[in-house]
Amino acid sequence: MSLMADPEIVDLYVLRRFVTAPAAFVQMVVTLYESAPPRRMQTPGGRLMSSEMTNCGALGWVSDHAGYRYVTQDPLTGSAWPEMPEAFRDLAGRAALAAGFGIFEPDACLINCYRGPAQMGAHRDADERDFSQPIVSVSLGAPAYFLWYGAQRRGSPAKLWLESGDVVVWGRSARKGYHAVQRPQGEVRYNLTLRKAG
Ligand SMILES: O=C(O)CCC(=O)C(=O)O
Ligand SMILES: [Mn+2]
Repeated sequence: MSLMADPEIVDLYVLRRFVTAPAAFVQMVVTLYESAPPRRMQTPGGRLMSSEMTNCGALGWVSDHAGYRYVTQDPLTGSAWPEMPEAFRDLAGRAALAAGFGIFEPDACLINCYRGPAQMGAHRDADERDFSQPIVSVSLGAPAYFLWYGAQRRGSPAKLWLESGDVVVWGRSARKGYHAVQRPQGEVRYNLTLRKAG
């Protein structure tokens, strides 16, 4: 179940079909959208991101002219982010354990939605306090290629084909690795990125 994505890539694991009922997870995302609607955020440089994002959990990741950061309230509604469903926390904890990262208790879940040409450029997850904690990334819906660059944002990345229910976990030497996501091969792809942010 726990597989090294590629013998060349250390500390990144792909758990194929780790989510046994991905449709139920999509339904939970759609329900969360009622209290925290998906929206396109602006980069600090003023560019509109192509994926739609929202959050659940104590902390939510946002981007705007002031930069990237975690906040306790949804700037769109002024309310706290919706509570993280137990099923999300439980899945993330089990995935981190299965990948050999020990006990993982996420306090933030970024929910990405990619429709049509939406994609995500190369970046690394670097706004969290404690880089000893892994990242757990859950793919739902349409498949897509996930690109792994590693320590440098250049050269030709490893291409991982991710399908609904696949979970990628990275940490330790890979924690600050650069990665990107190509447009979905289908109508809509969701991604849950679970992190210990605070
Ligand atoms: O959609 C994905 O598979 C990854 C999303 C991601 O890298 C992020 O939200 O930081
Ligand atoms: Mn990322």
